[in-house]
Amino acid sequence: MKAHQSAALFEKAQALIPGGVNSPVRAFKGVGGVPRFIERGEGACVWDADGNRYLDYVLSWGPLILGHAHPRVVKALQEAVSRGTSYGAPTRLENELAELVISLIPSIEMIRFVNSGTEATMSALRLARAHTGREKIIKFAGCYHGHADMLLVQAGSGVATLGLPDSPGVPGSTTANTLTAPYNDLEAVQQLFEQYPDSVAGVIIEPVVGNMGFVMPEAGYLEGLQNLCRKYGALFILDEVMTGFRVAVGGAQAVWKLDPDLTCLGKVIGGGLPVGAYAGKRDIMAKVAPAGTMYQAGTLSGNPLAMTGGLATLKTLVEEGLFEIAAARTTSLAEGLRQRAQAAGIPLQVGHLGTMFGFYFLKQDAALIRDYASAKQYAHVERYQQFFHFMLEAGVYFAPSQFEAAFMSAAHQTTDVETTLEAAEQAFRQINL
Ligand code: KE4
Repeated sequence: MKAHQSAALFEKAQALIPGGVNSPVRAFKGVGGVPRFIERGEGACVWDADGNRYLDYVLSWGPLILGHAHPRVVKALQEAVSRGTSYGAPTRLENELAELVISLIPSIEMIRFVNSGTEATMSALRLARAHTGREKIIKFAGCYHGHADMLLVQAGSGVATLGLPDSPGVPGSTTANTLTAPYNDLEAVQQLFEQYPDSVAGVIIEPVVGNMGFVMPEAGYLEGLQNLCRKYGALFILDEVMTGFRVAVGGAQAVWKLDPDLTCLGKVIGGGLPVGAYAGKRDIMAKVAPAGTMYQAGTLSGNPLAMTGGLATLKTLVEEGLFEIAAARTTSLAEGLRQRAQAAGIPLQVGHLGTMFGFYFLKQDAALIRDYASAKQYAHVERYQQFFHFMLEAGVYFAPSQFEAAFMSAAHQTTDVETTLEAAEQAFRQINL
């Protein structure tokens, strides 16, 4: 495929914008080559500046569960934008989206909308500290919760992709209260609580990890974490920015029947417009200004376009029963990849839940990847890179990093899954690294 236009645009972008991108993982450093500059999306596909069409399994990193430019979403946004773009005042739309999210996630009694997942998690942790009067937080190696200073400790996603040490510019003073433990290791969390029995304000986790690649929680792990939080008086905070409305309509907490104190959301609830949210129990949320004294604010928080994008997306998803269709397509694709890799003798670890999936190319004699250390030790990154480019040439766009997840939309048809699997079968045969 030609990539001349993308190459020229990337050349120009690098003189204007650090790394030529507005978010690091987009720069293809995890896979090499020229990042494709996308001109438009429709349904399951995107088209780049050279006119190449790709089946899209990035879907803006999760938000586009209906696919690109769904007619109901486009129409709702066209109507909304004709009434103006932002008022800096409350609107009925915020009430409507709040009611809809609360109706779909039983643990949530109140919600505050912000503009990104980063804002959601940093605000949730400030709230946990305000509510408990404690200062320490526990996060997990390889989990990514956005780029707030206190969370850029052993983070996943782009930090993992670029192999960055914890980011420069983050003073030790801001991470001194951030404790980390390996994912899927309950004993390690027990030990942290025994070491700091009265100091932990909250434990924040990706219930299914999408930022070190795709890693599932082991049996009993999430329930065990919730119990430890209850025992030691720390808030149990689920970062469902990625898993919300993705692994199940009610999020991972619906799958494992969890009752978190706070939940962070993003991505799908904006339908491609900038939205995040932190939400949870009424007595905790009531501490947020102006009801309470914990301060958090935002010029464009709850803006009418983002609310409209989220409402149209979630309503369409639920009313048209599209989640189940996309989940079935996800299973077909993920299991098809597993079978074809096995047939080609390529060690591949595949995981999927709902409309989210992922796969690791494994080094020889690799053990199961179940946390960040094993992901870094056993993932065969060079094979992922080779596979990525074979598939890109075949018109299939996966995440430009082994340490990310993949996403399905309701717009992907069975024929698209078959096309993807045929391309993957060819790619598996050509892998020689
Ligand atoms: P944003 O600030 O990027 O909206 O959300 C941060 C965030 C928080 N929590 C989880 C579980 C997340 O996955 C994210 C962001 N996800 C990445 C994809 N791995 C966004 C892609 C990017 O950084 O460009």
